[in-house]
Amino acid sequence: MPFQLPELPYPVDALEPHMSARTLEFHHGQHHRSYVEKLNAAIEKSPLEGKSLEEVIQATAEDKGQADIFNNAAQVWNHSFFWPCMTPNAGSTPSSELAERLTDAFGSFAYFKMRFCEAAGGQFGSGWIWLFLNGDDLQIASMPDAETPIMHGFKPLLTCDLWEHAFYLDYQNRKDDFVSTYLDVLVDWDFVASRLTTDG
Ligand code: MN3
Repeated sequence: MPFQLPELPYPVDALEPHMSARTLEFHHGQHHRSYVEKLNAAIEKSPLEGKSLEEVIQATAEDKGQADIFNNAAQVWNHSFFWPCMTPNAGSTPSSELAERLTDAFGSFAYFKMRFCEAAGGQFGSGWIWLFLNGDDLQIASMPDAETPIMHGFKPLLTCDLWEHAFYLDYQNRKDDFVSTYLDVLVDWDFVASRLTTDG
């Protein structure tokens, strides 16, 4: 069974005006779809066919000869994780447990947001900004291109896509505005909190 493009967990216009339907039509319907199709084409009739997405990522992460497969597989994973990080229900806030964990790790929720925005702003070129668990430690890091925390054994809690295709139609070159708006009104903090207790 080839990999499938997952449905968006909300209507394509549900995140307006912070993320437009036009952005999601291109980002989900074109970019994400293209990663899925290229991955399926690349692994067809190869030893990787039939493996899980995570297995394909692990098998190709350190192999420059398979960079094309890795890039498409990791981009499929990252985008599939990115969509449920957002909710149309603006004004979601962290659960008390998540808020406590963020305060322990970063000083306060406000400091966490500041550090996340700083790290996103420091990512030169395409990539992703992540909040993840490294063991029991909550950490923030930006990663270039398709790099994903799961290849390092880290557990993602939250991400934001920093490739220009994620924000250029709505924010042009104002990446900082995109990331701060993302944190303030788009993030589904219930999803982030649920990651503290889910496996995988
Ligand atoms: Mn993208």
